Amino acid sequence: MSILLKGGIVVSAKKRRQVDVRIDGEKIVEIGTNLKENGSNVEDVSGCFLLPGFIDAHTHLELNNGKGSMSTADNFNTGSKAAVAKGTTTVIDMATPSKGSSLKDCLVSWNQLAQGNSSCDYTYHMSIIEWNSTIKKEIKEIINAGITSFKMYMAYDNLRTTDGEIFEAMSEIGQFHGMLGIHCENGDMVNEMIAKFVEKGNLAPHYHPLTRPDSVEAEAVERYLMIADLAKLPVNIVHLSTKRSLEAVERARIRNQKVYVETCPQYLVLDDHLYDEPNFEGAKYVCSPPLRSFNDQQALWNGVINGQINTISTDHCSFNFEGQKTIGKNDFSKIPNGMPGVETRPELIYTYGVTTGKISLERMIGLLSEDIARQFDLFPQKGIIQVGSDADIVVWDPLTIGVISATTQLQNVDYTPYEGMQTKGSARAVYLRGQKVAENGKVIAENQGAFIFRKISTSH
Ligand code: DUC
Ligand code: ZN
Ligand code: ZN
Ligand code: ZN
Repeated sequence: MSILLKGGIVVSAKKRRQVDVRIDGEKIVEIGTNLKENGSNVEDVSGCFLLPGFIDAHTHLELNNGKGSMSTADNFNTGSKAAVAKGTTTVIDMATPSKGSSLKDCLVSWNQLAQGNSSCDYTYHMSIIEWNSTIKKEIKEIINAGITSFKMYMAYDNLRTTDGEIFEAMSEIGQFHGMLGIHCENGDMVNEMIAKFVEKGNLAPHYHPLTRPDSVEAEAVERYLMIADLAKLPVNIVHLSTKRSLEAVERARIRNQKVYVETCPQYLVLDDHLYDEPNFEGAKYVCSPPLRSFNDQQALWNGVINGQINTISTDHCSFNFEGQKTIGKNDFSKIPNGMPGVETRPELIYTYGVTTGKISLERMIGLLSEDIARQFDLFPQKGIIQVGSDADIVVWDPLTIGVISATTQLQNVDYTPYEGMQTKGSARAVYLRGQKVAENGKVIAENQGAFIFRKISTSH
């Protein structure tokens, strides 16, 4: 039976229109004014916006942090439920192999984690944590398996590769028009500074951001830009967090480099004074890059407003405060890095971006959905409400108010970095490929997510 969403305002990255939307099966089949019932189930969505399902292009739903037994508090099951309940219908998760394992094996294990266990649609960025002839050969196979984007690291000793290896990977990925995202921090500098603070007995969470200052990020961004210029590959900077990094990006754009920039809600609405919270609670905010100064936050908002920043995803990577973050009680460098956020991104950006007048709702759709879909070969299947696209639709009620709290969240973690923050607007209903899977913040149909096979588009 088809569904007719009647009376809403359909919003894209470019415009808004008061039109009705008919869904049949998994797809949007008709859009127009005053559509006739024609046997469809009518849903009155007047007073609401109809938004394309949000896409989170940066999650670590299941991550072993490489320091032994520590796994993320969320997994695909809990993380995807939290996502879809609040309007995120697709995640691009970071598939991260262990040392010595092939990319294909990693793909198999990520499929095992996600299949039948995800409440939103999913695909992955394939992480390349070491470089050799086997992995080089696998790039093409991974792209042929529907994974068109990759991730590499300049920091974290268990994940990072050398500049030469990054250059070689770029050349390989570039041949096939794949996309490579890089975690930009100078790993050697981070190690030096951690050693320096630890040696002096400076062991509180307060010192975490001091080991990863803005120059540590900006230097890596600059280096990535230069290497990519040599390799003639578009640049994709994940979780950019500082003014200085953004300035480096602007210089590259002036010399005609193609650069995509992602930032995250935590860098827009939180700042580094939180590391001084009493009772070790600063550990809740330990992530990399760290939270930044108010000045950086302003620069990022400007970048979001003027288009220097292309997308906002979360870097969701949740560890419990009790028993996980507290492992670093006597040494901040042992605190597992990461924060939850896959659940809260739409409400945060709507509240602190749209309702404050900083950005339009259309811009928010670009940042959270359409431009992500275009960048990562998901468009037009995802990222837009148009005939032929997947019926991933968020019925957004702009008038609700709420308060973010660990006591009510769906994320399977014992805190939220946004505790007590007020929100306006929320997803009244969420459709995933035509099926209503969430209502009023609760999942009503679990594990309906599917793997989305991506094909390289040469338009980016
Ligand atoms: N940063 C984090 O804080 N956690 C996961 C990975 C990353 O880059
Ligand atoms: Zn990262
Ligand atoms: Zn401090
Ligand atoms: Zn990440």
